[in-house]
Amino acid sequence: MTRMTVKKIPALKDNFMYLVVCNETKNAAIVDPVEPSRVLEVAKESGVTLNKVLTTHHHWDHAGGNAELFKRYQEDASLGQLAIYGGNDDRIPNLTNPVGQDDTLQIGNLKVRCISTPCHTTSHICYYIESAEDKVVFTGDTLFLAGCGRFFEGTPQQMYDALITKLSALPDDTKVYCGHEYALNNLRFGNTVEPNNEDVLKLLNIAKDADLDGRRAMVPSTIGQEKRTNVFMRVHESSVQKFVGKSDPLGTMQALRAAKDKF
Ligand code: GBP
Ligand code: ZN
Repeated sequence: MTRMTVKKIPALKDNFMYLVVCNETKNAAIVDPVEPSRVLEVAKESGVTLNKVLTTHHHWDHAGGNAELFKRYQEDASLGQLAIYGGNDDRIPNLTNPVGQDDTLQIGNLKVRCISTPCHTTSHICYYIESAEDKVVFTGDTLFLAGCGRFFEGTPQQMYDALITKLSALPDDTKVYCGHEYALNNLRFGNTVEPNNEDVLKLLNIAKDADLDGRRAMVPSTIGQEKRTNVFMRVHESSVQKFVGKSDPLGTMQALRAAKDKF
């Protein structure tokens, strides 16, 4: 029996919620439960005790279900207690457990480590979990498959710290579960930046063929795959620097984001 199961639950137009289950204890957490009714349905089907919410950031399409889910737990004692984790930010509804860099928490026997990644929003948190068989990271709107979040509340230096210093340092076989399905558009951009990157081209072709429900087919990625194919993780590469006409990684990060904003 594996110790951890991650269930990907599509929500809204292109968001993902994720149910993380400790198989040994049947305790579970939900990442960004924007559709509370769907979350409760999936938790029930899965036969798990859902007692934690992991919020990546305050935007409504991630944290917008917190209040309703919290209310459901208050109205129905049989559901037990619900703890809501997230960065220290009063824009996150019903936050009970504010967390920061390297804080840890448990989902049953699974140990979760918080990684602070301010830039898309000031209090954005990614959650890293290592079990006996599996390593996974929930990256919200910081790291997407082949892309990154817009710099709404931060600087190129902060996204550099998030993507290069922190997330690139995770083991290459870490599975990446991001907040939105943007694979096709991001890979098209990546292919424009690095037309000679064969790994990008291969993934782009897979994304193009992943029709219908394929919109949901590309996640999870891995940290290793992102290092090979995500131009925002590749700002040290001369091919990427050349595209934006820069010779330093930070200037490249800034110019790449500006180019993607217009793409
Ligand atoms: C697309 O690719 O589908 N429509 C486009 C992009 C994250 S969601 C939509 C978009 O801008 N998405 C945001 C982003 O960072 N994209 C990266 C990129 O385009 O490269 N959001 O919903 C967005 O964060 C939001 C919610 C934003 C509340 C601001 C507030 Br306030
Ligand atoms: Zn967002």
